[in-house]
Amino acid sequence: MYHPPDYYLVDELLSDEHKLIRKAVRDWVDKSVTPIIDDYAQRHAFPKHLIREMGEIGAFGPYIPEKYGGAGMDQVAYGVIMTELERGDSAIRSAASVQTSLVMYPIYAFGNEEQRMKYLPKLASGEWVGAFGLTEPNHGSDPGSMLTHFEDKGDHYLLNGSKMWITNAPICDVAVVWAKDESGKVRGLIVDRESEGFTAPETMKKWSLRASATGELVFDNVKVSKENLLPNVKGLKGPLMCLNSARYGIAWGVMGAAMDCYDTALRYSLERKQFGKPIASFQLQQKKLAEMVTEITKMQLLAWRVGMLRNDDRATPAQISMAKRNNVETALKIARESRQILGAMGISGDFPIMRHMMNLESVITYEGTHDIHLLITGMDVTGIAAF
Ligand code: TGC
Ligand code: FAD
Repeated sequence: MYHPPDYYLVDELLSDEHKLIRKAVRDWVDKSVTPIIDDYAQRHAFPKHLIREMGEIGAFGPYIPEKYGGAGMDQVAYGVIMTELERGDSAIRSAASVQTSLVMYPIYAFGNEEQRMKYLPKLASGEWVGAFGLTEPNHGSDPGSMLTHFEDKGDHYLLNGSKMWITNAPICDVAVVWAKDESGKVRGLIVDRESEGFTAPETMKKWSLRASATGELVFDNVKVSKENLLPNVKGLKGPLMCLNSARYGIAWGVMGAAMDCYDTALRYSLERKQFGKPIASFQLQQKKLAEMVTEITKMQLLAWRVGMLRNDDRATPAQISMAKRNNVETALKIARESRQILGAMGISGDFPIMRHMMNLESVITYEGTHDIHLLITGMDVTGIAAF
């Protein structure tokens, strides 16, 4: 039975509503994700049947207003949901991050009322799956140099280019795609899956996020209706504002993976005996566990504080970068230490640790690499961009 640590009684900082949604998502993960996820990860397959269930439990667009199918909850509620989903698997949290922060958020924040009403309720319910295309084969950390572009053809736009490493691409019904217009300005387009010339081949052979559907978005003279341009944002700040929301969610999400690893390792260390004693009685193992619970406590406080700042619309992108960077690195270290506590059992799919560890190798790279987030903090404190 999963028993996440709460060493500093951080639960007391949560409202009854936060605890209710947490319980609902935790119960769902226990019932629908934990029993099947290792099998899907081993087979390199995404459990697509979970999408509608995720819509039902409110995992998509929790902070989007109810009028558009969201739940109108606050940023801490979004964070709590991400923690519970990532305890199940980073692939499940990724699907929810993309749908909420990278597809619903830009349509809500930069779209017009017709676009909001057309897309948001179907994305909230899970009837439609969304993808977010920013990264290109030759432009990852530097999306401002993207080549994907569109031309104005009078009654429609013509989109050409390609995006790579896109979560949900192979299963998406719709993609929010960032591309340059004829003046070189980055704009957002909503591209329907059915559009002629649009393909989304799956990327296989991943050793990480094996239960997530990752792929390319390829646009070969795709006609995009003029109604599908997001009217209310121009420039790279559009996609970067979406990333603020997703990076924030990741800062909370990875705590779920870290807590699952810690909880598994603690229980195992109390049960596993060597030299006639539980391995938990050895100082070397206690050091690992004590340091893990200390780091988890720091992660919780960082995530909670940045959540409160976001509730007041005061969190800066650099504060979000710090939380994403710190919490992902910490979760990865905790996964590695936990794996060692389990010895050989640590590499087995009978336990979740190795899966979390491998997943976190993607999480430390996507949504801005570990290095890029360090450079964002460096720029914030010195005023000098070192990109
Ligand atoms: P720069 O010149 O600094 O900025 C361009 C414009 O954007 C503004 N800006 C931001 N606005 C809002 N939020 C932010 N975080 C912002 N950062 C910058 C900036 O003020 C400027 O505005 P304006 O009005 O002056 O035009 O841009 P740069 O080209 O120098 O790049 C800056 C850098 C390196 C920090 C940025 O490009 C970056 O963050 N690169 C990392 C790329 C990245 O994170 N990609 C993620 C792709 S999506 C993904 O990974 C999804 S995984 C999903 C999952 O499965 O969970
Ligand atoms: P690069 O930018 O080529 O970086 C390679 C190395 O160079 C890194 O270590 C980096 O830190 C370092 N580096 C780069 N620039 C600098 C610099 N100026 N100074 C110092 N070091 C530097 N993208 C999307 O748009 N949508 C998605 O849904 C999405 N999902 C993803 C899912 C998965 C599983 C993965 C792995 C990636 C996903 N991505 C997605 C892409 C992800 O955002 C990029 O991989 C990431 O931004 C890094 O880009 P890159 O891989 O091209 O690495």
